[in-house]
Amino acid sequence: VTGSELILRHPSEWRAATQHPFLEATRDGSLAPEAFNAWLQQDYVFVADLLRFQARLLSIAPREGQRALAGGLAALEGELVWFEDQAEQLQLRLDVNPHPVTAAYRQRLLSYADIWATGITALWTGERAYLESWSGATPGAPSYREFVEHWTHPEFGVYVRDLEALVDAQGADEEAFLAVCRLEREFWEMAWNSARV
Ligand code: MP5
Repeated sequence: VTGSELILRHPSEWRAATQHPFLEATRDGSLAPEAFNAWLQQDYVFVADLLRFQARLLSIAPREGQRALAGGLAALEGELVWFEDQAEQLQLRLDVNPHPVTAAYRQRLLSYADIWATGITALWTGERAYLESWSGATPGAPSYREFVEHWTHPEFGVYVRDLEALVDAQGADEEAFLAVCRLEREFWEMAWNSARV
């Protein structure tokens, strides 16, 4: 099964992963700063985890997967620097504990790191979800616009398509797709709800 077939087969799970009041509020500017800050702090932890996961996945990638994964790995390190700059501007600490949702996502990714079909499906699902999620928030309220642009940039779209080609060549893992859809949904919920505690 291909990646796009999985999206068509599970429309409600995919919608739950990629549409959320958090994103609506990022678009119209009504988002509580506390929610945005919580998202940023936890996403930094997530990206740091993703880098380690992707390094492991690269180590078992078939030859044709090495370019996309190695390029993506370097981009992830650059993304951590970008998060660090953003956090400094907002005077936010980044040495936070992982929220249980972030920790669950980490555990899930690490459990997928030794099987190519599973790992590449999980990686692609999360990246494609971010592309679609943030595309729904364009152009974004001024204070959040840079974030919207970060995950809607044409270059990022090319990367996601490259990952999808690898998924399609291998055959997607449906269970990994559904697990990541659920975690993406929970990640938005976590950030959204943190403004209310
Ligand atoms: C991504 C992310 C996309 N930053 N956070 C979550 C919860 N899911 C997916 O990864 P990247 O490396 O930032 O494009």
